[in-house]
Amino acid sequence: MNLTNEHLDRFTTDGYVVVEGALSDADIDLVISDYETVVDDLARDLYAKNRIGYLYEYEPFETRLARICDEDDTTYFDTDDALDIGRVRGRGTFHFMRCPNLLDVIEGLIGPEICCSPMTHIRAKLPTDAEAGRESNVVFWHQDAIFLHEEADNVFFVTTWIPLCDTSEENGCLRVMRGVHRNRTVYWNNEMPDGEVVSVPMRKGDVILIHKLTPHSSGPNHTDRIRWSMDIRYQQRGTPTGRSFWPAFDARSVTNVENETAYETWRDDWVKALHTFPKKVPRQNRPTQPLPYLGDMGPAA
Ligand SMILES: O=C(O)CCC(=O)C(=O)O
Ligand SMILES: [Fe+2]
Repeated sequence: MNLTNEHLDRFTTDGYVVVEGALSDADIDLVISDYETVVDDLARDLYAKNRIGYLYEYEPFETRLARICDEDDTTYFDTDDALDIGRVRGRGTFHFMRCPNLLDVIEGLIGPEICCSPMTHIRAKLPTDAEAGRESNVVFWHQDAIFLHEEADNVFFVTTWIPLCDTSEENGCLRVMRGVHRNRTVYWNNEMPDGEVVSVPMRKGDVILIHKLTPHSSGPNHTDRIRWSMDIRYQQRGTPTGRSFWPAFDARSVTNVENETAYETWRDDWVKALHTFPKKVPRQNRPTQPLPYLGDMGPAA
């Protein structure tokens, strides 16, 4: 789906826009089948180690990992690393991140030369159990601009946040602050100005595009199902990602299709990179106070 002028206007004015029904079930199934395998492997491993009493084979994707975690608390707290895109390196997940339905949307903001940043996650927001002190992927207010190394400070990128199931306030959908990107300020201390908070329930198939200066957050999951989602960041090919220690990949190039990264290259790059840098390399001299943003605003200029 291509972005309409209405979508672009919303993005420019509000700092985010929801593109409804942009993705097909077949697109999203590329990711889900990879992660069904990951969860199945995990279940078999934990079962073999007597850490769980059942494989939960007949549980659907939206509940299986939650039932496993109910039995094994350690797994509850270890899921983020186990699911990490660079660690799993699924072929379907790679093809999802470059699927035409998604890139056609991205092209409206980035142009036709598109790089996919290594700042990419899949999140299993597990059911919260406040009594047991278990809370998963509750995300406090922040702008994505603060997570990168200095070389990318002025680069425009867009965060795409994609639910793999329907989301609502009850299961911890995304919340955004409307229009705050127009302050052109990076709130390095995570102290946000007053702004209109909008809760954004979404359906599977929808995509939300978020400006790098738009504050967003999400609350606990009060259901017994997992709120599965992905967040993927895109920028113009050739611009620094601010995470040079981990591999980006070229997702679309109309000037020369041979520029596009092959799955095997991306996979092998991650193996090598994680060998050298198993953890994120922290930024040197990270600012601690709000600073004016002097970089590229993208279409929101
Ligand atoms: O998934 C969430 O709840 C928040 C994710 C987030 O901060 C992001 O996608 O940048
Ligand atoms: Fe974020």
